[in-house]
Amino acid sequence: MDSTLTHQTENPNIKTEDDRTGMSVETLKRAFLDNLFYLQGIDRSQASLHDYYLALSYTVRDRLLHRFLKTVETYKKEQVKIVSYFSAEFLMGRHLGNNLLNLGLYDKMRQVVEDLGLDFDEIIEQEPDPGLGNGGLGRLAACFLDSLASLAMPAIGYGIRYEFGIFHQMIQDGWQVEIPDNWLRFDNPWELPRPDEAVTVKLGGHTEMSHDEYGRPKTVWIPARTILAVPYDTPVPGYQTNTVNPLRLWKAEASEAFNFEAFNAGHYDRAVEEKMDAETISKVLYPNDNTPAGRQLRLAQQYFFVAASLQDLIRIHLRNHANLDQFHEKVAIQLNDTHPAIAVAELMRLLVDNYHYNWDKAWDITQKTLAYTNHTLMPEALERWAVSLFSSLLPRHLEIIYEINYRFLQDVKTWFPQDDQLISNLSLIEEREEKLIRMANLACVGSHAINGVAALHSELLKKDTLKEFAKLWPEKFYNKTNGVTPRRWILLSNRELASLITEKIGDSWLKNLDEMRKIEAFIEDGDFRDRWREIKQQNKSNLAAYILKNCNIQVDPNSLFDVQVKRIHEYKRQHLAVLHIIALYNRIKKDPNIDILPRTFIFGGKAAPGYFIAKLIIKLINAVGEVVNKDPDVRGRLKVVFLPNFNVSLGQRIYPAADLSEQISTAGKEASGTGNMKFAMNGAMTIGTLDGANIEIREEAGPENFFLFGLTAEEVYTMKAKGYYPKEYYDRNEELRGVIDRISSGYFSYGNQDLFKPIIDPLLSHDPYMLLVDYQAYVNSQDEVSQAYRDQDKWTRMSILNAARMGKFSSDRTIREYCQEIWQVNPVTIDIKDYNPANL
Ligand code: B1H
Repeated sequence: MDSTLTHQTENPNIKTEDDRTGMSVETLKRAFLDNLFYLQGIDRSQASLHDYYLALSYTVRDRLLHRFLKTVETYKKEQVKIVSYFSAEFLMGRHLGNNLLNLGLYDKMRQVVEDLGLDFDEIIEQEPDPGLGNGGLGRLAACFLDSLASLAMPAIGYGIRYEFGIFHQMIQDGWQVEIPDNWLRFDNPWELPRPDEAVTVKLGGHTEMSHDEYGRPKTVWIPARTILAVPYDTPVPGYQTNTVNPLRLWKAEASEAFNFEAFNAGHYDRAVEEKMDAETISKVLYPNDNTPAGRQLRLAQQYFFVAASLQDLIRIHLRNHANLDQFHEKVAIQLNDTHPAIAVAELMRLLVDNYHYNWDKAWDITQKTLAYTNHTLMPEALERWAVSLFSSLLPRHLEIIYEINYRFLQDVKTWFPQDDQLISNLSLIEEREEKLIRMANLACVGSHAINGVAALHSELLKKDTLKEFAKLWPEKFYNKTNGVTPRRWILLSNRELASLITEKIGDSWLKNLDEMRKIEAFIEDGDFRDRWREIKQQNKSNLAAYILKNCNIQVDPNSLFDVQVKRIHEYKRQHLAVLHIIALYNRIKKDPNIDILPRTFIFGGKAAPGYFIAKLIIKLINAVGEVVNKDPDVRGRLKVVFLPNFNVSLGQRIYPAADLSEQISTAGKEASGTGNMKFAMNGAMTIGTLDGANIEIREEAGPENFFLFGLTAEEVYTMKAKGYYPKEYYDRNEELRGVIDRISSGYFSYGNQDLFKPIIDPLLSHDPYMLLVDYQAYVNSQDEVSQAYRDQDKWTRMSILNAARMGKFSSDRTIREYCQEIWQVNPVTIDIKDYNPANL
């Protein structure tokens, strides 16, 4: 053999150990190019941006892995109590930039990439936005994971590895069009498959009475099929800590045994069919924000990930413990809404049927382990499953739920004899022609803690939606006002603003957002205010460029950027904002020389594909934009933009560029909102109702730094009780009439007077979201906004104060409260000093 060849294969430039963990620019560069060559199998002359993205991601992942394995190892060794966050949605956003920040590598890596003559931002953009969630609820779960790791809390997120996330939204002829989100088509460098830790999940079939080895009666579940659940772990690093917690998402696969049986019997086609059936379970995220899907597959998804996660937790526990007596002392499970509420019945089934606990002991462990977060007050949004559906998919769980219900209602009857109404409201079963299982009630009885997500919401839960439970167990109820991570939502999205803040007050605000208050001390510093304003201006110019490129609309970065981005829903009242736009337009049409503040109205958000009115609202926004944007009388003073496909990445561009944040839901309908927090942190002013977390944002910012309007939740309630006649508002208010008539006339729909009827008719007849009542107050408040914006210096001061006072809305604060009051978990230090991957 040619000795020069063997010699040539040894590359003296590769130092394996250091190349995987080293943090210097020199090493990072070497590792990046090495990964490009050896993992992508390509060299620089051929590499695409996507190849660079993957090589860069693997370079970052290498630096996460020893921290990740050491974190998991430490939890195991020290046998600490761990939080398990059960959520059907995790809306993580792109990983690369965030992971670089959290590892402290962001600036170095930018240098590495730029030294090589590449565009760093372009590489970051290559990553598909992992859209495994609908909106606020899924994004909250992601912010919580960031805070848990940043606070060094032992935690694991459990959910579903959907093959298709939330659909990609396109706008065609003003209408929403949905495109499947095939986000896993190319390699996903952020997940580690763990096929050896797969578990099986049973479905369907029936139950039979049998006897255990001592002759005692017991129930056995004979399932119709079993599915394999394969875990994929995504490491979630904390900001400037060594903690890297797992996000464990389950993929559904056909279990070998079934495949094999069919195959051997000569039914190759059936084997393939079964495989497809199994894989369907984790195929696609249901795109229904705030509305339950009510489909068999959705229930199967919920049970699938709950059953797999509980098995996983029990397996981990039994590695160090002889039994499950102390399970609740080592595991705290948080149910993110009712989507994982089947955990109540499943944990009981495991304890009673598989681990032979008596009912009372099993119930004690279950209640002490579980806690439930409610995210919505709207009765139609509460999940209820038909008993018939349950019995065909989860026959054993149905029996267990009946047993829980029987025992629970027995207790209630002794505490409150003869209160039949109370009993029927508390029951886990809604007695109708078609009996329904109330998942919120199941979650309440099975949990030791129940919380809402903002102060008002938690109060209304006790007064209204869950009042019977609050009467029984007032001590179980908590409020945990939502928060968002300042790392992604300020540091990563608004680099310049973050630098300015750090220059003035140091960087500890990133770990303790209350310290942002310190920038108030600079408010009299004219130079500081100028820089603050210039940064906002630059962010607006960047967004304007994006709008031009993606919507082909020229907008003026000096105009007021008035932004409403969130899911499209009638209760969020995007159409109320449209009424205001048309009012301004009508003022211009009446007097083209009117002095009006130039504004750019920016909308973004997805409508559930089956939600017709929401889709029509998108069409209305685009139709109004089409007319207003090109009307010569308007002279560019008003522009209306609908940005397609609002997602986490687009949010990162939008929040820093907003002047005005629209938070205009009907009071009592938005449980919290979290976009409201992201806007304010980035120095936008809020125009909003007294709803959800708006109330607390206003409290913190000061009422003089918040544009308030509209009925209170209480007033909405009494007005509805009294009898509300929206038509009277239309008749009495000339400007409002002009607005509505403009739409009805077909002015925005090429003469078609029917197109927007499904929006307008309900407004005039019953107006369930009270747009017409709040209309005038909203327009007046908007006029105040325009006045205030004309005084740029005053506006800048208000902007600074808003950002400075948002400390409360860091998800670090929220998570600390959950840890102390609900989960009883403590931080754990991860020491990687002597960690050598080769020794483990
Ligand atoms: C929220 C949901 C939700 N509340 C059902 N409820 C879903 C319900 O697919 N489904 O079946 C999906 C989502 N999402 C939101 O949670 C609230 O509307 C916001 O006000 C709140 O800020 C957010 C986080 O707590």
